[in-house]
Amino acid sequence: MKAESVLVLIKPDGMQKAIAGEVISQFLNSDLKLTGMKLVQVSLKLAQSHYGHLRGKFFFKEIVSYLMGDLHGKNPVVAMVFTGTDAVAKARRMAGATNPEEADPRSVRGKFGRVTTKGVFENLVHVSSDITEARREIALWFKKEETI
Ligand code: IDP
Ligand code: MG
Repeated sequence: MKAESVLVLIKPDGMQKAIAGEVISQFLNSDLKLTGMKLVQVSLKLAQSHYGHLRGKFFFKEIVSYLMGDLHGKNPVVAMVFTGTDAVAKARRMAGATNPEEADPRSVRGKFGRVTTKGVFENLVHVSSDITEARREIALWFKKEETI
């Protein structure tokens, strides 16, 4: 099967909890290859474009603020690209289910995530949902020369 690429973000709650190292290790410890990596202080424009397809959802404003670090000490995001066979499915499995309470306990979200009393899913990572989204997101976050 042909190799594909996926965007993985460590969101500001992951940075605030100082667990970026563990998260990166978990992803590196798979057969996927790291092909892009940088630290980003997320702007309103980038956050809104990233979540553009969720514009109609009741939690849209919240996730835009979340990605900008407004809920977590204005921390930045670590943006990464991983490449390999079935990269999207493998990376989503390592991340775990969207709701950390439902995530596999060994996944990143299962290990480190929580649902706050206000109902925010603090789930630490973003992983592209499918290959079409992955292509769109990688082009949004990375210039061509920033990935290998
Ligand atoms: P995903 O990150 O697992 O792909 P999406 O459905 O793409 O999940 O949602 C994007 C983000 O929006 C989630 O990671 C989470 O932070 C937030 N989110 C999704 N569904 C809910 C919800 O029902 N309540 C609160 N936040 C949600
Ligand atoms: Mg998604």
